Amino acid sequence: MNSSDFKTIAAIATPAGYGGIGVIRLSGEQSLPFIRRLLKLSDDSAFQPNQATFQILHHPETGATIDEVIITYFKGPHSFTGEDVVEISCHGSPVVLSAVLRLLISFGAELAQPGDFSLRAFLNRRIDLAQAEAINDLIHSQTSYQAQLAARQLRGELSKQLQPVKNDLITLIVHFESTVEFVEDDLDPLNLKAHLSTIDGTISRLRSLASSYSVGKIIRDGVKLALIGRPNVGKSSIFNCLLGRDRAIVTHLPGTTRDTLHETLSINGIPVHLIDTAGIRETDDLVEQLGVERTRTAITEADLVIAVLDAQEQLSREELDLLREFPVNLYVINKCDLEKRLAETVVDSLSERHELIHVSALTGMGIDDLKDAIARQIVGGNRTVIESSIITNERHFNALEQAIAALEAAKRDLTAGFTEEVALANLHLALRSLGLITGETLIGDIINQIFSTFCIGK
Ligand SMILES: Nc1nc2c(ncn2[C@@H]2O[C@H](COP(=O)(O)OP(=O)(O)O)[C@@H](O)[C@H]2O)c(=O)[nH]1
Ligand SMILES: [Mg+2]
Repeated sequence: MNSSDFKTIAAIATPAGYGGIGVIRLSGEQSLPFIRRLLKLSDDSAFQPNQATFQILHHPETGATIDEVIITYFKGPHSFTGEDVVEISCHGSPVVLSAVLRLLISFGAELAQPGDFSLRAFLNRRIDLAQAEAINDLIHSQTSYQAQLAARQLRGELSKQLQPVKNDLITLIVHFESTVEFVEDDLDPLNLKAHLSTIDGTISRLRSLASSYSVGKIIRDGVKLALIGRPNVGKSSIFNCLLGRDRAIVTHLPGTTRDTLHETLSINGIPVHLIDTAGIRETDDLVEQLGVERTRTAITEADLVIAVLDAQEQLSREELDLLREFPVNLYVINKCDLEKRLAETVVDSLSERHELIHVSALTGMGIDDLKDAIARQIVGGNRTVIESSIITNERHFNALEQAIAALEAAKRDLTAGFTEEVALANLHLALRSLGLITGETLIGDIINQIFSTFCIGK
């Protein structure tokens, strides 16, 4: 499909509601002609590419003023979509915006569907598929870290990283294809060892990229963290401290939190879905019993469990055993501003197997250490993983896995003594799988490359 086959689309690009500015975006050949019908202009000379101009929109029939606006014109193909794009910055009134949009539609513009502008940018090869997805990720990012990763991907980082792997595969495919097609022509015999090592190299690069998904998934979706412990140890106080506001009710009465509370915060840029639970204890109170049941559910659903202990209280063996029933990742000793009565032997036995943090939810002491400890639990303290390229998208991960599996199969076939022809199918599959990530069809590329390595007249 050619870009001129597309109808001109229009949409309100800013969120619903009132605001200082509201933007309407148009893309397609008719962008300027449509907008001109709202202006008392006889030609397009007022519009220079990449420049903003002040204009007054008028109703085409009544001549009534609609709004004073700024119009920015991006001439195709040097625009986001690759087509002529016009952005009209109106005052951010839903009434004005929908009136302008309705007029544009009445002129023949089509109401853009979600993602239509990015789709055109992709179809017109202004961006690849991974970049298009990054735009969406950037817009929907909930932490600064997610935004940072998406912005990097938007700049084509993933595509750039995949390119050398693809090139190696293409070279190999070209070589194998020529070996298959022209066996009788005395081409260099297949150097099996070298080819196997090329395949190994690509597998290990793809593996390291795919392995980043375990962290990438966490950065994208976050982790569920449950705070558990006996009543009154200060779970809700810690919950509030981590959130930085008084969300949960805190009282001196045991059993105050009866239901589980959920809030999301960002720790080192990772979304942490925090769950405050009802204290775990035997109780006759029905509501509290139900709360304890919910606590047990929260624990099974949580990725991380933090058990809170009260520094001021002794911990009986039974209580210790009860805590040990749960898959605790981190122990927190709270109320460290008070005199410590918790036996050292208990503390020692817990810290033998788990990280243990001392805090005071009252004074805020140790809360930053707790956040660091949570971050360490989440990414295993591996900053280097975070700094290198990270796969956050399941589709990319699946495509990588598929490519790795195909390469492994190719390797097996070659090692087992099968012909290049057999291995080729899997090499093609691997390349196609990687092409899925960037959304390209590489068939044309491969054909060009194959012939470019032949002599003229061959
Ligand atoms: N001195 C002191 N008191 C605390 C601390 N954290 C919580 N508390 C008090 O302990 C009581 C129970 O706290 P709460 O957060 O409701 O405990 P929960 O039942 O585990 O959720 C309240 O009176 C809090 O003010 C702390 O670090 N130091
Ligand atoms: Mg509570």
